[in-house]
Amino acid sequence: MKAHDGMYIDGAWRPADGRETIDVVNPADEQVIGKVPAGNALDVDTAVRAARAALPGWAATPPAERAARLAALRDVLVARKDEIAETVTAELGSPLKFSQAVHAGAPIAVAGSYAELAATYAFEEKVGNSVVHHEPIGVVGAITPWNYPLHQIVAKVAPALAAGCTVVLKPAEDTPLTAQLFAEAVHEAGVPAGVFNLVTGLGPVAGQALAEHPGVDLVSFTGSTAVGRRIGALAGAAVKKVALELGGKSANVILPSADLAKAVNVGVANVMSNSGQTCSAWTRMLVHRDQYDEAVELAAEAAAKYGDRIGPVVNAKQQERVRGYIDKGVAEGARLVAGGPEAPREQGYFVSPTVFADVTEEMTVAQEEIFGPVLTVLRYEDEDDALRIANGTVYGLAGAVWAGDEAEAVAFARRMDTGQVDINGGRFNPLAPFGGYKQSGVGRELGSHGLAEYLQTKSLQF
Ligand code: TXE
Repeated sequence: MKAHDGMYIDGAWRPADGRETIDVVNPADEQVIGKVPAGNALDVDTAVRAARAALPGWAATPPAERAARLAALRDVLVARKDEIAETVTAELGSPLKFSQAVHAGAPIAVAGSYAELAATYAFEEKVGNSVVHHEPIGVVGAITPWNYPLHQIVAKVAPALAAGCTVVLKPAEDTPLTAQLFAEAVHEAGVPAGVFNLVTGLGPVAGQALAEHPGVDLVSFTGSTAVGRRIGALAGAAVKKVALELGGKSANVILPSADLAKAVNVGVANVMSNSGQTCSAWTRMLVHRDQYDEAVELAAEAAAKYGDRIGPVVNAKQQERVRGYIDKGVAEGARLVAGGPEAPREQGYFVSPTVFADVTEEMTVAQEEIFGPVLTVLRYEDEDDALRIANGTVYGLAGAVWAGDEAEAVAFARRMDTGQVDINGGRFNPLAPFGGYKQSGVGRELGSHGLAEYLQTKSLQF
């Protein structure tokens, strides 16, 4: 794998001030596939200065020209799709087909949607005797996780650039090669120097320096709740805007009128895909007590079929963490019907697709985000009970409802405390807002709502 030994700052690859490096490891075979520099506070400062210097020019660039750069970026992502998929597979471990379809495919859709939105968004609107200008908020510090290495980056950088903001990105230390490839793509797309800058490095060093930097006007973070709280506190103290996309523990509610086999099979696939490392994954399947045994059997069968089809989890720490949760589930009395804590292979950070039955809502595996291929199946008595369980966690990121007819599913979805609900399966829509209720986060990504996060308003009164 090709790795740059510098930072992409002000339109060029420059040597890092930080002397340390980060090894990039392929989680499928534990081999080191590259090294990237671990940036320090000085590297972050250099990048923020470049972004500040580029801000007036980019903010004043007509939206149509910003749109043209985003369209060019989309085209580069299309042209380099195979390379992107191979890079994600090498550093995240996901099967190549999945990397092509999702890890490379979704960012293309998102970049394309922002090329259109930049051109069509109403950056000025008339309200009575006023004209409201929607202006870029300024320099954005973007801190992204490893689970969807490119999507997480594009979901922040594309709307920020569409809005007229400039960006410093600190990607996850596990997946920096995809981030470097993205920087190359931005360069190729002709985005002016300083508008996008990349600093690779460790969270507590480079990430922290970016979150604390007074030259950053908005921090957009996706990752763990613990770090999100910290970044929220820093932003509060500095009175600056923050966007947080944190974890989830989403409910997949199967109402008695639904096609049970379909709902269970799609539900299992949803949790196992990307080895369970999806913040919106439907990790709690809620089934009526009369259908419970059948659903558990179907889920166990479906999970067993996944055996070799899922990749590893991202690193040894996550593997330990996920296996720790499986042990805890067993200790708290849940019944394993597929998988278990034993590593299925000697090499690589693999976890068996795991299904727990007889899970009750207060169990740790039903409350905390596991971030691995682990499904819990819970029993409900009636619709009100299902709703109480569905809403009974600190999270509210996503969810699903299955019913015989859509209206019944929609009626249930209205009562769910969550930011997104898939009705009878659902389909990814890059224009629909994505983000959390409750402790799943603050703010929205994607579509025009995602663009609005990077804007501030000025009213001119006449
Ligand atoms: O996340 P971290 P980790 C959840 C998931 C997972 C757990 C731990 O449950 O098991 O978090 O994952 C940067 N200041 N999610 O440890 O540490 C870090 O470098 C500033 C859910 O990998 O939060 C990386 O770029 N930045 C999730 C990013 O934060 C800091 C996706 C995320 O890493 C920092 C990932 C600091 N002090 C994990 N410390 C989702 N919502 O999709 C770390 N970082």
